[in-house]
Amino acid sequence: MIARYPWKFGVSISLAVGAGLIIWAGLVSTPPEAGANGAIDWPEIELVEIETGFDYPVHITHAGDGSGRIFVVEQAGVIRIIKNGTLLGTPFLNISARVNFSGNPNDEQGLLSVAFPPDYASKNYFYVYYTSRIGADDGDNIVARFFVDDPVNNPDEADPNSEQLVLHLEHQPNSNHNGGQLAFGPNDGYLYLAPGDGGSSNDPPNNAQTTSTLLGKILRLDVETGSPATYTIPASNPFTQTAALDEIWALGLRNPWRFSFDRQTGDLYIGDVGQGAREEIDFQPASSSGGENYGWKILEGTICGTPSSGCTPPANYVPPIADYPRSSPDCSVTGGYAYRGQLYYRMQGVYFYGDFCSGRIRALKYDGSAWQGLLLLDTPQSISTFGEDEAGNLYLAHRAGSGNGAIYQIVDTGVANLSPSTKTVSPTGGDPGQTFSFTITLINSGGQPMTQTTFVTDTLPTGLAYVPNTLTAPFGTYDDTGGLLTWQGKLNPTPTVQITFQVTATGEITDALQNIAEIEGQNAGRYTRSATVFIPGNPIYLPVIFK
Ligand SMILES: [Ca+2]
Ligand SMILES: [Ca+2]
Repeated sequence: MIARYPWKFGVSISLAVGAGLIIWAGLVSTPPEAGANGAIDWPEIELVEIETGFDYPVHITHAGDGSGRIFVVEQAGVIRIIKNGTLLGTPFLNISARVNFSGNPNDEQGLLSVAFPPDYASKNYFYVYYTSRIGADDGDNIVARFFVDDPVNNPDEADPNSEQLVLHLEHQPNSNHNGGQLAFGPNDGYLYLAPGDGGSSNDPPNNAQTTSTLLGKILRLDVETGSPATYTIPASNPFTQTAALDEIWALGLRNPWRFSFDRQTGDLYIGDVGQGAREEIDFQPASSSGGENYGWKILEGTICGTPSSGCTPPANYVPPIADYPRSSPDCSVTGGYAYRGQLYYRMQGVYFYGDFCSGRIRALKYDGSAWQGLLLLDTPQSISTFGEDEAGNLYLAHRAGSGNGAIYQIVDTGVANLSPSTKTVSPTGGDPGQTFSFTITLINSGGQPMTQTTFVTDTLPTGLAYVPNTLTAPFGTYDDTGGLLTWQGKLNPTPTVQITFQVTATGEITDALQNIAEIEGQNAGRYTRSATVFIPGNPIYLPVIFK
């Protein structure tokens, strides 16, 4: 049959039909596509073009070496560098002579990702994942290590002849479902990769559920301890004591084209491309000890796969945290990242992901009791990947050839807004003489930076006396003389600031004492925030003054 889309990661050769809903208590938890968003203040995102001129960009990352460089992988076998805002003319790496990429827009093969090990700055080697074009290996998946020969004088060029083979995965005869993501776990330093199920349609060999093959899995390898030529098995891998292959970390995946770790928590998000019915996001908390089974091909997303109805979930099954129908214009999920950058308050902790065919960008966030989801933006881009720079800024790639590929940054365009700002006090009560600590937290929840000055004026009530020299703030200017406590500064680029000070209860007035701060920023609103302490009166030793 003719594919409905010219190109798709994990494109189905035939469409699955008759998938039946599974209903069993306590297992399926799918957030709504939109609506029912709890109290989450979602960002209002837009894309800002960063760089163009790429040929089939499929991966974006950084080296974690303090250089600020952004590395962009082009599918034909080239890694390019954006350095100080400029796309360098000479590639970082060009191994197109050994990479199988036809140039056909449908091709899922190629150089698919690069990963830099922890402490790359002192190592100067890195890892790539590609499909080989060499002889009998043609079509096989390769994980290899490459070196930068002269990191002092020429850190922007690696040696294409420095290859060390780490892992060779047989992947024939099918060209689709190569997976392709490499990433180091932020907490354990191990290399994770996710080979696809071996391709064709509906996983004919049942690879994803077969633990004697590495296909259709997430693998966890130790490629750094003791500088092994290839890799060793982490002792804590889940299947070292069973017949299952020791490399396996998790199973039941179809084409986990893009997965990522939350750099702050270590949680793992997996975008697993569906067959014909559901596109899904799987989640693994940082506390996981591995062994999860994500269901394919018994399940596709939250519904039955094979068999198409009445399926029984496998042992250790974990349903997706989100799935959506593979129906036009959606057709292929591109897993993304949980944002941990410093610029956009409302993007904090939000997991962004996309669909290659529709260009839609969706978001997920855990609200404390359930995953909430929202369709954030419909774009014309062919979203092949998301990626982070060192600062945690979030990008995506528009996959196109002939130099028309482009990198965009995701930004929150919401207007500056100080309304989430808070004021607290600790403790909330005490006798005369007690010292209290007040904290004013200024928060700009809008994406637009506050380049104008924000002003805070805090007026202490009678009965509370400022403790000299206790007013602190990480930036801005403040004044604690003249009876008022004032702060002024720009919430840009950091959208939050904490201002603290201490007071003591004089006993001059007892009862509830309210301390009010006025907060004002241009075009961001004017607010008062107060915190109250309670000072019980003491009729024996202190006079009570009634007003
Ligand atoms: Ca084993
Ligand atoms: Ca699944």
